[in-house]
Amino acid sequence: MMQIGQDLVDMDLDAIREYSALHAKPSGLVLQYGTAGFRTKAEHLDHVMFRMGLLAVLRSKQTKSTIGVMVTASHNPEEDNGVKLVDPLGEMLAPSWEEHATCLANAEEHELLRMLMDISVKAAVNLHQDAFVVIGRDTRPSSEKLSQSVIDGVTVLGGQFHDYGLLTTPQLHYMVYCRNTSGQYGKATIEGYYEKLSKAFMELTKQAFCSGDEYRSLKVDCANGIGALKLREMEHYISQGLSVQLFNDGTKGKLNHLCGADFVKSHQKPPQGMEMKSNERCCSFDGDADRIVYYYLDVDGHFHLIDGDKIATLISSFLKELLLEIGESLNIGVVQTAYANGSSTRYLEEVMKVSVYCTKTGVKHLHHKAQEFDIGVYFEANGHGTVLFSKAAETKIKQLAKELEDKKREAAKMLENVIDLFNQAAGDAIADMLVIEAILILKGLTVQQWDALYTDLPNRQLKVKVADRQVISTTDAERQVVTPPGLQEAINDLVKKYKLSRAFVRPSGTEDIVRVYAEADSQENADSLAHAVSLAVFQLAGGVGETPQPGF
Ligand code: NG1
Ligand code: ZN
Repeated sequence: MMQIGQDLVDMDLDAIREYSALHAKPSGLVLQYGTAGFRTKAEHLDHVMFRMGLLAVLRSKQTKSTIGVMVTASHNPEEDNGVKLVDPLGEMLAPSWEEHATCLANAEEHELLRMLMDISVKAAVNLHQDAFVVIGRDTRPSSEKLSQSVIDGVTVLGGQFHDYGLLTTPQLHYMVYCRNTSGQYGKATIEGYYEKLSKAFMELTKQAFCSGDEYRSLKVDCANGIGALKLREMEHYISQGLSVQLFNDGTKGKLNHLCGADFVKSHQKPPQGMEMKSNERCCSFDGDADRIVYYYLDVDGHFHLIDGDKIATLISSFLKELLLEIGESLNIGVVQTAYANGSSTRYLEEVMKVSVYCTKTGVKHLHHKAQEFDIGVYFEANGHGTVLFSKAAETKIKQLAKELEDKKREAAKMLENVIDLFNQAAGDAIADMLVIEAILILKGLTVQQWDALYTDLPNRQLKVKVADRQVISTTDAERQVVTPPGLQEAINDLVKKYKLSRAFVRPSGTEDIVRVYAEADSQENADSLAHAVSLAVFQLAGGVGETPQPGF
């Protein structure tokens, strides 16, 4: 205790106090390190950024590794912002440090030094260790200034840093991973990222039989975000295999406004600003390019959404075929959340015969579960996901790619390229896009054929405002409500009134609302069930403002 106290004294307490005052916390403001870090209106975040700079230094000292700090609020409105820390292997911050982050962000000015000391003691941080932090940010107008505040926090605690400037979230994860594996995984530069992914993509697709133009061109809605800048930079690396046409590239529209993966998924309609002809393959990224959904218009002009569930299905069936070809029985598990469409779960289990698991919302939960398999495929329905290969599976596949012959060897090499495309990041829209495009080319599948694997049950997602969303607690991977009393019974009674129906509610981890999800045999019924459940939430969980109205 004394020793740590002494170390803090060495750290120039006056400077910390002085800098902190320049990034003062509005008193009384309380924020949580949620499923995606801190997220709120940009004007409330300056002190949080400074303090996350401080925390990143402590985490870096403790792990003796490079730590990442990403400034973004992903799919949320342009006025919002957020910050999250990236752990040494490109993973999400460890849970005990999420708690430290919350404590540090909420400490009043006069408590800050004490809190830094507490965290250092609790986490046994050696304050004499060097610290290195890498920083990335999205294209929000507020991001540049906020990332400067992160840098202030890093430098005042004596940490060194590299500011990558504009990056997608998965690119920052990549940089962190590369730096902590001494470049073995790839070069920790933006060119290194493009080279690594494009090489794997070009190798994967070079065997492709179908080379018609319809397979080689893709329209991409970039949500007016960072994805546009980065895809444009990457374009020429992949142009021999795929030509991308960018929309909502940020030159006109507002970030995530009426466009982007979240808009398309939740409104179940095309983004604005995209010219779609029937049967053309289109996709949308979200604001920091870690989510992707596909879609197309059929000849009657009907919109078809291909969400994360169908992406997981396409990828896992491809992987299963390759494993069959090489004759290895590595186990594949698919991990979903309660938002997965009921049809997808049925198809995966009954037709594809793969094991499917359900976890709580938030990629960290899916990621954790996926680590239990040789090959863990995980996607949230909203299009955030990836494939994890265990170290043992990776070694085995790489060995087989050398030993096997002919077709078997080709299959093993393809798996090797898939491993290279899915970097360690918890979901990367660019990597997902390249894998999906490669599979479609290799299998000669049109977007309609992919869509026709199974038919989604009509569904609806709604939000309800309540005074305190924490009054709702859940169990069974969020599919059942525990409190407030009576709510689950009410939902059960409503669900019984419809065919092929299912509904659940949970407090959002990123917004101050309760989310309602319902599916049923028709869109009308899904809408009606979602509305009825919203009313039950409003009445039994302390709804505020206007009573939920039917219609959207
Ligand atoms: P919340 O707000 O907890 O529902 C949303 C998404 C998550 C995840 C996080 C992080 C839905 C229903 N929820 O979480 O899947 O992506 O944001 O960005 O899509
Ligand atoms: Zn995102």
